[in-house]
Amino acid sequence: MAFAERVVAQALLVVMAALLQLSQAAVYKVGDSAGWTTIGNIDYKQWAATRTFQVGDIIRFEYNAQFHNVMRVTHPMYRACNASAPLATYTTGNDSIVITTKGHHYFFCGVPGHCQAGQKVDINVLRTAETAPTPGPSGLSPPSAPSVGVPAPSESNAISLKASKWSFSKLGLAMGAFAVLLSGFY
Ligand SMILES: [Cu+2]
Repeated sequence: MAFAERVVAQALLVVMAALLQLSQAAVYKVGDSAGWTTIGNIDYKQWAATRTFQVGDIIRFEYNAQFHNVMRVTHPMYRACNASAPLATYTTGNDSIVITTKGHHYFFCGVPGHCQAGQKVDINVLRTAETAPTPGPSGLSPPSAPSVGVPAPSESNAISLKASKWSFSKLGLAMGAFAVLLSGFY
């Protein structure tokens, strides 16, 4: 019984985490696997254009801090690649910046020449965008204490799900796994 309860609790946690992420915030790694760099002529404009940013989202810049940095700047500074008076400067090589307001958020690398080479990105949170609606809890009735003697679902399911890095696309997977787990008890 303790084992079964643990599995259910894990599944619940997994679903809750997915729902929480869906309704609250997403993490966007700038440049995806390429990160924040001048190598490969990453089109950060295109990268940003294919995403819908919302207030609360986290923008992560990953880069080699020996060669790059991140500066938040005004629009004129952004357009001119003017690094003389940034609003904020980040230099850890793994900077997570929470977007707290709507509108444009301009970033570039302050190392001479890098902004001009295209290492700049405009994170635009549309002013008309509303936060994503939280999906209804239909089909997710809270499980009561499972009865003894019911075959327990395999633990590997729960563990592999728990270890996964969550994204929107995996929400469905979580729901499915949860349904499978529940069906084992009822
Ligand atoms: Cu740079």
